[in-house]
Amino acid sequence: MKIDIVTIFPAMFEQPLAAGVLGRAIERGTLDVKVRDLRDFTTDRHRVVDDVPYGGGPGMVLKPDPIFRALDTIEAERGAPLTVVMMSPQGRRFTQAEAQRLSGLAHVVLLCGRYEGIDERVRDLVATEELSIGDFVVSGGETPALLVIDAVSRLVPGVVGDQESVEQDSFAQGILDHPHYTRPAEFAGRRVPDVLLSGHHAEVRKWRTAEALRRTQERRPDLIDERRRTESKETKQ
Ligand code: 9D3
Repeated sequence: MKIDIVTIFPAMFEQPLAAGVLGRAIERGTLDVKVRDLRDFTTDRHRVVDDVPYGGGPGMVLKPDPIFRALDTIEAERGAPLTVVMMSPQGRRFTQAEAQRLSGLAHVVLLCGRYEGIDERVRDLVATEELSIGDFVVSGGETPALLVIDAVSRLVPGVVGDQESVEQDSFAQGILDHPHYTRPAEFAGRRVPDVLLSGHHAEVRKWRTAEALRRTQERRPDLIDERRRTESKETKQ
């Protein structure tokens, strides 16, 4: 999978993309990620990427022309990208289902906004979709883009070594994880549940499922409702 990121803060991507499973996947070439510095696509001496908003008001807006030039360069190097995602607080909410969908694409471009936002002509003319990571304010699209890349990449075959853990995640999608324990069997007066020490694999599985459901009901009853909705949709088909 090819991913291009357009940003005014390319340094924000260096360490996150070098670490862990993502770093290894990029090294191996399973993922081909290129970070593009928006300032490299300016034509003026001061490499200006922003300007004042028409109509007045506080803050600055990212100018359209450097973004258009960045996309022209990406297209020339990689071929026309079919998916250009604008990271924005106005976007549709990014979910595991969205991650699944994006992981099936060969090439995705992520545009990271800063300041008050991006000129609307970018949304109109080049963005094919707009994604938000949730209902809270962060300073720009960079951390949201990293999060999208992380969630999407782990679903690309060969990125995560242990395919079983990815499949468990997607199987368990919509339900919280069960508790985990490691040695010692007693710590600070708290014992590991006996069933986990018993060696009865069927009993362990039953306990984990029951604990996962109990925790989900207690902490995220909305997920149980959502599961019921999607289950009834499946049986209707
Ligand atoms: C302080 C500016 N705000 C005035 C009403 C609007 C605003 C503009 C730009 C708020 C945040 C941002 C920067 N955020 C993003 O670009 C962003 C984001 C987010 O803030 N939350 C969740 N997902 C995303 S994706 C991109």
